[in-house]
Amino acid sequence: AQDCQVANIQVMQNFDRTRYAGTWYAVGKKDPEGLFLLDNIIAQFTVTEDGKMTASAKGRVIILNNWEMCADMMATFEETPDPAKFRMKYWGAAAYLQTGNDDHWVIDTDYDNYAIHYSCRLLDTDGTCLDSYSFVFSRHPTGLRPEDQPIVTQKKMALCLLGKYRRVTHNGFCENAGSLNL
Ligand code: DAO
Repeated sequence: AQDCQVANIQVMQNFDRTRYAGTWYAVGKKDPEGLFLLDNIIAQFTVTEDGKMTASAKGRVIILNNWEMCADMMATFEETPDPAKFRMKYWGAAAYLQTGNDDHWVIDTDYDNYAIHYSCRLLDTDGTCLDSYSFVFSRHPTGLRPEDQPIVTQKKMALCLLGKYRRVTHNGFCENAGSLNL
């Protein structure tokens, strides 16, 4: 779907949340308006005993006029008729962090190396997206394997977001320093 219609975006076929579970490092991100998570973004997906998908995520944020911190976020996923399309309810461990309810679509993944996520927050009247964000995830903190890069580029194109991503750095900001992570 290169007509940029959100309704025509192809998502992962037969999405398997169990294989998707575990740690994913964001290595690329297309930001929404009023971006929140800056870098050092690590998401941990879990399938609970009743089969529901949940996630926790950390990332560096800047809140309240230049206060830099590590955000501790939680999310639950509501299913839809398409197994790769979820509604994600999210909130922060601290009350002053962002809360929201976004689409959460898994566009493509091989489960072991890469995943591409997409969320359209605001649909334009012509069916294209006015405000979206998207994560490129890797199982490896060092980034994508060279052989996965062409697939990811092709998916960025299919999302009409080629050239709109930035690299997400990982320097351990949210990993140690336990008491400094609010
Ligand atoms: O960073 O600007 C942004 C948008 C992302 C908001 C959602 C953050 C919390 C949810 C994490 C779940 C796993 C992706």
